[in-house]
Amino acid sequence: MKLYKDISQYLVSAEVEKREVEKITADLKPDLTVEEGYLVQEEIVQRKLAEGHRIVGPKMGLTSQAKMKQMNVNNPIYGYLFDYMLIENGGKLSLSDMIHPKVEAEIAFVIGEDIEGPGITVAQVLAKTDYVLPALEIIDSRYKNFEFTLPDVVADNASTSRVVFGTSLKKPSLELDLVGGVLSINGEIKDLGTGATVLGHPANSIAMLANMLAKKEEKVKKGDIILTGGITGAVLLNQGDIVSGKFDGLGEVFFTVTN
Ligand code: 0L1
Ligand code: MG
Repeated sequence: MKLYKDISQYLVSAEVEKREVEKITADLKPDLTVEEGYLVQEEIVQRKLAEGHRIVGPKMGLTSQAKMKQMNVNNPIYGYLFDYMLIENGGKLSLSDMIHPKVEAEIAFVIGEDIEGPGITVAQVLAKTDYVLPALEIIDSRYKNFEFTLPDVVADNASTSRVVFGTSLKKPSLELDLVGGVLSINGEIKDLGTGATVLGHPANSIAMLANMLAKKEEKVKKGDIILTGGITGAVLLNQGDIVSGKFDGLGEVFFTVTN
């Protein structure tokens, strides 16, 4: 529908031109629903695919009690990570490419077999996952001051912007909920958490994703690399920051923020 296309253009322009914009529900469409937010997101995905970008995998957001409480919601959301969003481990994030980026530490899953809902369980996800790896997700809401409603943030591809994946691949285990992670900037601990922060278990995040996608007759696909959600809060980035995520048994991932 033309309105959803126009809104997707509004958000993609904000991303490309690196400027913050008013949320959709402020003026453009005050009654935007979550379902319509996903229709806008789908337009963004199609636009990026048409431009030649490739999907790395879906990503889950609002997976912690803290973020759900802040947004006053009971369910997580998803968005899509594209190839142009990848930064190599130890690489640089240029602030001039961003609006107001924040970072959060996450556990990512490399999917070995298609996972088709509904009714997917943690055990099924673990059986169909090839590897898990540490990650730092950089979120960069296109909205002024990171202020939005649930439909707004869904439309904005769940604030997805960049990601740094670690280079050590580990087999998934049922104990991933007990894995601790520490997010540090310039050697100072900014936040920490465990896998259980993510919907009780990071594999549960993938199970919920598969079950949400099933409602649209879609599935989690073999080869997808999926961010399961923050095990820490999101921390604002500044020029010169050296950002590190260290995870029990999964290794370390880091990057530097340049101008
Ligand atoms: O990855 C995330 O949890 C982001 C979800 C969107 C909300 C936000 O921008 O904090
Ligand atoms: Mg995230």
